[in-house]
Amino acid sequence: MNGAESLVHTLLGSGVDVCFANPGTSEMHFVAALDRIPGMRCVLGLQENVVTGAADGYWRMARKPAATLLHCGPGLANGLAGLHDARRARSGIVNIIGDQATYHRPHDAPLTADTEGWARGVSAWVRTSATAAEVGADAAVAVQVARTAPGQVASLILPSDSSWNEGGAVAPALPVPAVPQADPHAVETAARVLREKRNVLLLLGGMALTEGAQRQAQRIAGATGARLMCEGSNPRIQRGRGRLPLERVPYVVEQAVAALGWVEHLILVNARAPVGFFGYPGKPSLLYPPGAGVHVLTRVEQDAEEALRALADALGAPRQAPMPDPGPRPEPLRGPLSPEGLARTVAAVMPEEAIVVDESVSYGRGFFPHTHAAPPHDWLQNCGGAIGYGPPVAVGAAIGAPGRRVIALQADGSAMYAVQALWTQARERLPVTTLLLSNRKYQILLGEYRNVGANPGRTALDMLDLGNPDIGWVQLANGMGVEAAQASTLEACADLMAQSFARNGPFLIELLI
Ligand SMILES: Cc1ncc(C[n+]2csc(CCOP(=O)(O)OP(=O)(O)O)c2C)c(N)n1
Repeated sequence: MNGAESLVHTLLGSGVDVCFANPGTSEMHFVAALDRIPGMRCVLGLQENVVTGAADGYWRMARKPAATLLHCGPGLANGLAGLHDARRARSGIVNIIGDQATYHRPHDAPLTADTEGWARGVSAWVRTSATAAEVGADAAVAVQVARTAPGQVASLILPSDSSWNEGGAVAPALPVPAVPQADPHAVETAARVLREKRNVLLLLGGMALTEGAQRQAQRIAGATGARLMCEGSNPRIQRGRGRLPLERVPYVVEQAVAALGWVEHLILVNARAPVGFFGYPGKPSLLYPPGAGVHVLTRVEQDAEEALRALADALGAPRQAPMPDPGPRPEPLRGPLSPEGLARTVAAVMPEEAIVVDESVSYGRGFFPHTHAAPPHDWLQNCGGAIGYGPPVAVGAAIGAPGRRVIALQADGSAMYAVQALWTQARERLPVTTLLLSNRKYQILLGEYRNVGANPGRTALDMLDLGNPDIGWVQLANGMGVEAAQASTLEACADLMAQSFARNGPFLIELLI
């Protein structure tokens, strides 16, 4: 058995059975092993951010890691933005990065690069397997690291001779470390704050946004009057009927400061104390009042649902608290496109258990209040701010949760960073409906430009404009095998969405907003 074969067997034995891939010469023995050994679903991405972003989306829905296959340092470097976003979303991923043969590296051939160095910035764990005999054991550790709460990026670098040499040994799956429980003192402190103090906010993030954790948080809110919110960007929120109508910390600094101005005590549940995306001249970095008490109930890797249950019990809260009634489901609307109208239309037509991949950027800032009364669904956000996360995460989410419709709310500028993901959606026949928000500009940056105190002139406006030439989204999608149509009214959008849900594959609706 060669090193590559031991790698495939070890990954499969450790429960990794999806590989998002963009291979090159140094990975050919791994490719050959995947060819010989059945069991791995291999999904080709035509740029590495498609590969890494798909692995991110897969983890968020499947809650287990996929492998990526990346070609040498430059292939990894192409996928770094996706890995950055995945790290911020705390997704577990096993990167397999091919590299020069160990004896060839000193010759400094063209693709030789600081592969380990590039991997380190986005990875919790980096290792180069120096011999074929080590590959299996290293792969088992990589999977263990990826599965360690809350989910981590592990990068295994595979010199091509470690792949092709005989002497590979399959390693058994390593145990997944138990999710750490909250410190009992943290539970006691939070209970004391909730009993004795006023104006308390429980800020929920990460795994505190599952339906089960929300039920426990609602017990606490019901018993104490504390308010509940979620972070500004969240990897996955279970939303819709039967879940909490959570509002997120606003993106705009002034709005966030106003929304949190009342807070005297902040209790963090798998969340971080909110800070602005950026610093701006004369504006605060912290979005909550600087004098507020900050208390950590659970760190990001700790068990949020159990901690919330223990806290609710400590407060003597009733076992069940009714979830708030979000009111009637919105009706489909007619007329011109607007952010509120689009949000209500999506809520009106989405199927049960849809997965919303939200990269709506400026247009979608107000989508939340209008979608609370939708059927139960999951909502995925960009947690790292590197745009172009949407189309790849939609690929991974669809593969990670088979049978569920993905609705991608996708701003046009961001889509262009990873547009190749549409081709993978077509090739894999993934049920992804993309609502392409075609405003033909970098709208958010026009606001940011004013935020730093400047008025855009011709040069600045040209750098924020996507027209001239306009991007032909229908042709672009068709050219990659994705059916597509334009809509400029809410009723046309609703009709096309309904049609797309009946199809066995992707569909793109260009919305002329
Ligand atoms: C990788 C990366 N490159 C550049 C940026 C800077 N950036 C932030 S938003 C944005 C434009 C977004 O435009 P679009 O997706 O069309 O959304 P809109 O602003 O029009 O709502 C850019 C270029 C970024 N965040 N990440």
